[in-house]
Amino acid sequence: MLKNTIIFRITYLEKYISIQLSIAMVLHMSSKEEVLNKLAEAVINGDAELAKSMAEEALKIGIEPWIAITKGLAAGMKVVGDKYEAKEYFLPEVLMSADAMYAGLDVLIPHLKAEEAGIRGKIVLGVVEGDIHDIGKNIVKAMLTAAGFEIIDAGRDVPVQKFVELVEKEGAHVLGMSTMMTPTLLSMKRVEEILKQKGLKDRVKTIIGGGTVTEEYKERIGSDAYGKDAVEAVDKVKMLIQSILAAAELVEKK
Ligand code: B12
Repeated sequence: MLKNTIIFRITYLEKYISIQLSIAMVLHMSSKEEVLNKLAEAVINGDAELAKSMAEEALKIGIEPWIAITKGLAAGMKVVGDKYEAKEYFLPEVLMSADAMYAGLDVLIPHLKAEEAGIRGKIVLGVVEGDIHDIGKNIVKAMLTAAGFEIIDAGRDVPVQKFVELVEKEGAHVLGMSTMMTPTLLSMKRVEEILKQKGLKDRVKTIIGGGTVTEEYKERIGSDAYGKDAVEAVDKVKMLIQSILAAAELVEKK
């Protein structure tokens, strides 16, 4: 009888603990979810103070910085983009949102963990001639830096020739170009043409990205890769560097 009571109590206690644990996990999850939503909200409302404090909160409760950037800040910026296109937002609101985005990034970027092992490589990265949109490029830069790559930041509105010069001078393995505008897609095409003319395509791989860029456009202008977001940018750059290493190995074996 006593044995049965003890077994019953232990089973009951186990169930109680497991329910409490589940509740704690759900609460924790929802608070993480809440912070990500607040980060997005801060960007949407152009609230730099909130973006900064929520970025700090994200770190405090253990959200990975890259998750806070992509699922919080960048998700908010996507909404801002939609509102701008729907003519609900105009340039002043967009600029305030950009400020909020940077306030959050300033807190999170230093905490992106640099990958210990892995392949290294030098990347020239910039926004093409005629375009000043650099928020996306800066997110890509942060994620590539955290992945262990050396980034030569060419900045924004980078003249076609300047990209080519930097690739040659720095001996870059990869050239990354970004654009958010349709007319400036042509600048990417021109860079590709000059790289080909100068016989540099054997030495450097190219990756393109940004709002107006597509996989189809990459094919059309002969770039080596396209990345739809910063996470994909890292994966694709790793693949490009691996292909360079594999090609070098083949040459050595010959
Ligand atoms: C913010 C913004 C601005 C800000 C830019 C601030 C800054 N420092 O960047 C300000 C207010 C200055 C601005 C100005 C202008 N803008 Co504006 N702007 C936007 C807006 C609302 C959001 C862009 C953004 O930052 N998105 C958030 C980031 C995180 O996303 P992202 O850039 O796409 O980056 C991600 C991916 O694309 C990818 N990625 C990006 N780069 C790269 C590179 C590589 C190599 C890889 C692999 C991946 C990758 O990873 C990133 C992170 O995940 C868009 C609307 C929209 N729907 O996007 C219009 C938009 C881009 N702007 C537009 C225009 C027209 C202008 C102006 C000409 C307006 C004007 N009349 O003056 C000027 C530009 C002047 C110039 N010469 O450049 C148009 C472009 C239209 C077109 N298709 O040509 C858009 C689409 C709005 C619209 N529908 O009309 N703008």
